[in-house]
Amino acid sequence: MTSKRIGIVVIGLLALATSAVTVFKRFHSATAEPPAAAEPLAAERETQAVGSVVGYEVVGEYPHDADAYTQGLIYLDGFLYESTGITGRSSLRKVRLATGEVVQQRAVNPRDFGEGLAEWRGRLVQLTPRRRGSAPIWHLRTFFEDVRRHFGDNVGVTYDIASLEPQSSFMYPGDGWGLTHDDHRLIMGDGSSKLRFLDPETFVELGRLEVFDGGKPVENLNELEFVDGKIYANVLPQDRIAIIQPDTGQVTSWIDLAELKSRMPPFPTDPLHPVMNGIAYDAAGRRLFVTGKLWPKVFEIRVRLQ
Ligand SMILES: [Ca+2]
Repeated sequence: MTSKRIGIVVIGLLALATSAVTVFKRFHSATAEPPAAAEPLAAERETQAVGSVVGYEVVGEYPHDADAYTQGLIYLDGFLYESTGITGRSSLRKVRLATGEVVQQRAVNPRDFGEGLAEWRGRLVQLTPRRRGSAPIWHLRTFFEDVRRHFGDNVGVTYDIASLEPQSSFMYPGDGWGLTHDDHRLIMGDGSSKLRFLDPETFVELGRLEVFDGGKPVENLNELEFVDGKIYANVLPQDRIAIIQPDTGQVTSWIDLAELKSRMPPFPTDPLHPVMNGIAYDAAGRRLFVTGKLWPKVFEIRVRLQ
């Protein structure tokens, strides 16, 4: 065997060892008991209560960049702040609501995938997991970082909200999808039925909440928004928003928004698959905005809660 082949075998064995360690760590993390205080009570889960479907009306339509693969959306002072995904074209952007004009934009690390977005005391917090490692094995540092990020901890970035300048980064175990906050915690999803509560300053996990309806877990929780004491969640790939009681995880209501598609041109056949994802709340004006990945419109809706 040539020395070059021996080198490749050694590198391959190192890669396998790294993968095994990270898989073990992730398995161990996934099977570890979450903090007991955040678990919903079993008695409540056994009620089998089913969230009712509530009505809504469309009260406004605004333009939206149909190339924006929306993964995070919030509203502040006349602007939407948006996190868009897809490895190599992810971004953080400030968008004028009325016109859809992108007034500021910052590219995400081209190896990362823009996901959930929240604002906390003048900073934007964006989840930027790595979904697809493509570094060749001879680019050792990047290759091993891809492996570690794919199987282990992921990264988020904080930005100054005025300049969109990155300020710091933070780590979290596993994947990161939606992000929002209540009065004192960040609330983060990872595509499962579980939401995590994080300290917004240290990003330390404070607890978890399982979301369920009819006694069954609701999986694929996606973009999030905290609205008047409830957690609103897109559920991939549905056209419905779950309204979640934050202390129990029970889905109290569903908003079925399938009709919104009839208000837009037919979607092109696209492997990226346009789908509803994006909820933003103007708390001062009590306005609720929704959009989707690659949707050409943002809709303002008024929900008729019972
Ligand atoms: Ca949101």
